[in-house]
Amino acid sequence: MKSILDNRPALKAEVMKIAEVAGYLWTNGWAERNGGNITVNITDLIDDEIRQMPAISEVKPIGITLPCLKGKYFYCKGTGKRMRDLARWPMDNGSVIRILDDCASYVIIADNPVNPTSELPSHLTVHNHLIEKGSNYKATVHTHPIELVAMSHNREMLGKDVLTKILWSMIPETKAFCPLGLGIIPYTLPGSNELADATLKELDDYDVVLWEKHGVFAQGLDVMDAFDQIDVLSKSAKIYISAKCMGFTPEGMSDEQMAEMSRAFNLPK
Ligand code: 2HA
Ligand code: ZN
Repeated sequence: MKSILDNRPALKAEVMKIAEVAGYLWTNGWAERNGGNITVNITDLIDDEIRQMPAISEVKPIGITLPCLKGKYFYCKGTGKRMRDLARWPMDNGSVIRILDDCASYVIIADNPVNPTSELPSHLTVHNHLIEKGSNYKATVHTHPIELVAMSHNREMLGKDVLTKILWSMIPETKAFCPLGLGIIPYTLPGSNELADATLKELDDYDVVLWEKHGVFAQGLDVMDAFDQIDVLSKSAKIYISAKCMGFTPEGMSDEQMAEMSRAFNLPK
């Protein structure tokens, strides 16, 4: 079967990266059933021939107007699709969409008319904001990392930057590779506008935010960058929990050791 990825090595490599990350989400146990979402702005990889490609769906309303997304292209996971299936067949479990000139609707253009995730409006709202800010971030990822979600069931850990400090102090790399830390969003109904608004606001200060008792939402240069940041935070969470399972609270790096890291790596906080 013909695919939009045929003879387009750069676009194919980007979609294969999405498939690779989808596999990691599944094997990590972070993506049960159809859990999680990935949306990637692929506009830079779109050629004139793709711009001429006809729609393979009717025009669909986004539900909001997003002025910075006019004529942009996204790869989106399909609604109800499984990450473990997307890992093997990305173009059967996701699709490429074009945002129309009204900035409020889209069409699917390839490969199959797979309807995008129900979380599309919130993911696109983040992408719209990133473009508005002049950011070169292209990817958003939502997933359900076990240890981080478990920690979000502890009221004390939900204070501003409480978890950031614990996680950073478990292993020096965490602060180096997730230098903005972990934002916190109090429990809000999945898929609600309140959750989308709170996420958008918190992503001005953090690249990864924790949705209380649900999961994380991350943004990054590409899908691998977004995944890596979740992965290093999750690694620290595992170390914390391992120490707790051995019967002690881990000491953590000292404030001075953390400050030394920030100086050595030129980190913002
Ligand atoms: O799309 O995880 O929270 C599946 C989800 C929504
Ligand atoms: Zn979720």
